[in-house]
Amino acid sequence: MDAAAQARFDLISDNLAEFLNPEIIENILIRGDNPKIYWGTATTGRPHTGYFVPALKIAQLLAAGCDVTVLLADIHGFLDNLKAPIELVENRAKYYDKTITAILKSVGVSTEKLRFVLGSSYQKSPEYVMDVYRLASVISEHDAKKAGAEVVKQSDNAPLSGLLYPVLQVLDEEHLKVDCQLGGVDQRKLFVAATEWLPKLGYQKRAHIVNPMIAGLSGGKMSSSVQDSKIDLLDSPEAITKKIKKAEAAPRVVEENGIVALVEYVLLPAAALKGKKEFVVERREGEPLVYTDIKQLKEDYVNDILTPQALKPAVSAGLISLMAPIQEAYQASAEWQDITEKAYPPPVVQKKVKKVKDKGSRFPGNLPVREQASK
Ligand code: TYR
Repeated sequence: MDAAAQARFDLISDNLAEFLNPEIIENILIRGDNPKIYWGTATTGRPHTGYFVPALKIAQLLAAGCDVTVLLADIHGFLDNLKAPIELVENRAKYYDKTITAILKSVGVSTEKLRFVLGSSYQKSPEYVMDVYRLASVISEHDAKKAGAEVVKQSDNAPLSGLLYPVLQVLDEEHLKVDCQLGGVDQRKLFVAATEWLPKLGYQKRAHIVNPMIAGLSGGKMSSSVQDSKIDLLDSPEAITKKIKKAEAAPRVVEENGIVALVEYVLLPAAALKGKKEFVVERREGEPLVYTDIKQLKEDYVNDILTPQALKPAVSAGLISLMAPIQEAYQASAEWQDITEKAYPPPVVQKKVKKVKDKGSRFPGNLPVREQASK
């Protein structure tokens, strides 16, 4: 590889947890071509600050001259245990479109260079559906279950759609005509399955780039379904400050520390993209602490030179300024606000109805009334 190709490869591989089959990308770069890479997201719960990690990677991929596709996987949204109910999925996809565009812009990605694709726009074509049948006939139930184990919700008597989920995700690589897929470490089993399954249909195996995932604010993984574990991309500055203040961050411990992770995987890389890799922590006494790499910050944290009390306000301030353009875009768009209401309507509560003695009537007259929760 010449120096220019090497520089592109280094950008693609920067800050990854893992690179599967890098030779596929190396060969494309040696030929002087642009690798085609996609990142897919199932349109389920509301995107949170964890989405900065793929957003920052996408920024790097574009800087490395890759052709990048963002897949809004609407069908996957309901295949996974109806996480997106079918009647909401269209608005969820629109919500994701707005939010993902805004988060990418906030890290300086010019979204004109990206291709956005809606899963249902091609996953219902005869060719695609026939491939689903073909793949489903050569993959065992056991292997499909294993491939989705860390992504698809597991339960007793789970819906059949959960087994289709990995089949479709693997086929997406072929039908989106890409060389590589990007995803978090939770996708790893699916990625390995893709390299094994596609050749069974005579298709080529792809490369996979695996992002680290940031720890949640309450320990464990950052998850859309655990309120206190995450910061919503539309949380107000006050809410951000409150959540960071409340977050678990044991002094001297950097492992599984969601606050340190935000600096490592979001704030420092975002600063680097903007041209100055630097993170500043003001202190009540003494000079501010200035970090240009995470190693130094972790060392100070372990030695309690950098305390959680000093770190937290700096992280809040960093996130608030990074997320300000997202907030502004939201406030300025009546359309986006309307989509939000439709995509995530307030929960419907079952109103208690006095039990009327059943006189054997089959009329639905005494069924509980579904009522909109008062706001
Ligand atoms: N599995 C991804 C997630 O957990 C979503 C996805 C769906 C990615 C389809 C790629 C794909 O082709 O969000």
